[in-house]
Order: sequence, then structure tokens, then C-alpha cells
Amino acid sequence: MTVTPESRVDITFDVRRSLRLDLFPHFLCPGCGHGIALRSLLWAVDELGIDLDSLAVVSGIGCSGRLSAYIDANTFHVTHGRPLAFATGLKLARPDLEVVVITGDGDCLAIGGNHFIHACRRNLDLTCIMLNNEIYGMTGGQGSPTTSAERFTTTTPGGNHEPTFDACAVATAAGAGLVGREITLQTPSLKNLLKEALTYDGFSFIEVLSDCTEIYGRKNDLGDSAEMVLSQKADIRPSSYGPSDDLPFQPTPLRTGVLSRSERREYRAVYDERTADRSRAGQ
Ligand SMILES: Cc1ncc(C[n+]2csc(CCOP(=O)(O)OP(=O)(O)O)c2C)c(N)n1
Repeated sequence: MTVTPESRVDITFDVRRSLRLDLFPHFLCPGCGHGIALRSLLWAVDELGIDLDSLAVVSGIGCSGRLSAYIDANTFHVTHGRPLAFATGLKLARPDLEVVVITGDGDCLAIGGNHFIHACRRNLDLTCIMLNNEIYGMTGGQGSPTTSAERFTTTTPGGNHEPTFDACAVATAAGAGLVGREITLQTPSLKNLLKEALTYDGFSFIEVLSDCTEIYGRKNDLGDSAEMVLSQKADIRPSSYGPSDDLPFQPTPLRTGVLSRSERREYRAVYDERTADRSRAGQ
């Protein structure tokens, strides 16, 4: 591709404006993809002109869960698996806030699995960003619902024999209004996908493929961070290829970008309408 001034990506966003720099240095390992996801989110927020005072970021427990603390906005670090439940209450009480959830694959799909399904079903206007590093990073590398087949973790010393959970397929099936996936290597695309999610009126779920170099990568000989993200890139299946019907245990080429989008009505709009109807009817 010929690079023209128009096609050049603007990467001049200075993330430090949006961070609590007094908490630095951050605690993430070198090569961890979570930091790129955080930067992409804050870049999207900045480009949309969302005031940090009107942004609320809720996260659970895990390496992913720690990210909210670094953001200079209204941040809530809640119990493991419960950020979607907390965010639901927050958004209902304060609809004026832009409420974002940052969660991990363990936080969102294992202990928080039921909250996840019902948040998708409800379609309240939240943006949920799940950082999928295929492992419980913070607690030392136990297997998670998204651990790839035959990979080694501390709880699967003979390899993982469970099929992998496709969080995006579950989100779409459960009714999430907007569902998408991106890898950290494609940071501008990730930022644009997050902008679409933030502006979507309903529940949006974005899976970010992150890399846990220190624990998962090392245990499975996946190479350094650059090698891990490049192997994710090699797996990408352009969305023009159509839906994937791969079975568990087959290597699944990834589809990225917006995977599903519907124009379902947002929960709060329906709730307000019904409440007004009832009050007009004197009930
Ligand atoms: C109720 C409860 N159960 C278990 C834990 C221990 N714990 C903390 S973080 C975590 C897993 C985090 O994994 P994930 O959500 O995938 O995030 P990552 O650290 O990989 O970003 C677990 C099991 C806890 N803090 N609270």
C-alpha cells in the first residue's frame, strides 16, 4: 500500500493526559497486551471528546481489573466477576455517565458468566471490554474458559482438554446489541472499534485478544510479545469470509472487527417509556 499523508494514521494521542501518573510505574509485566488495550480505550474516549468527569470505568479483579485505577476518571475496582452487575446499577442510577467495564476472560466468563449473559440479554447502554489473555494472569496462570486446546497452565499440566469458549458467539446469542473483536497489534482498528462501541446505544461487547507473555507465553513456548501478537495476526480471518463454523479443538481462524450489530431497543429507553405509560394510566 502506498502511504500518502491522508492514509497515515494519527498516533499523536498523548495518553498521559488521561492517566493517574502518580500511580506509575504500572504493575503490568513487560510485553503484556493489557496496556495497549488501555491506551486504545483512552484514545477512543479522547477522539470522541468524552469528558473524563463523565466517564465511569468499572473493573473486577485480575491484571485486567487493575487497569481502571490508572484512569483519571470515576473508577470502581469491584469484586471478582461482578463488574457488570455493579455497572448495571451505576448506569441505571446515573444514566448521564458513560459507563465502561474492563474485565478479564476469567472475570467475565467464569465467575462472572451469568452476569455476562444477562447483561447481553438486557441490552443496557454499557460498553464491556474483555481482555482475553486465555489465562488467569493475576493468580499465577490457572486455565480459563478461553484457554486454547492442549495449552499448558498451572491447572492443566497435561494440556487443556476443554473446548474454548467463544465469548463473541455467546454475546451475540445472548442478545448483545454490538459485538466485536480485535487484536492489540492493530491499535488504530481497536481504537475505532471501541469508538463504535462507546457510541452504540445498547450493550456492546468487545473482545480484545491480549497476550500474557510472562506466564502463558513462557509456559507454552509462544515466544516473546512480538511473536505472540504476530501469531494472532496470522490467524485473522477477514470478516468477508463469513461466519466460522469451526468445531471445538480445530484451530479457529479469528474474525475481527464488528461481528454482529442489531438495532434492538436499549433497556433504559424501554424502562422509561413503560414507567411513563404506567404513570399516565395512574398505576
Ligand atoms: C471471589 C474470588 N474468587 C477468586 C479470586 C482470585 N482471583 C483473583 S484474580 C483471578 C483471575 C483473574 O483472571 P482474569 O479475569 O482472566 O484476568 P487477568 O488477571 O488474566 O487479566 C482470580 C481467580 C478472587 N479475588 N475473588
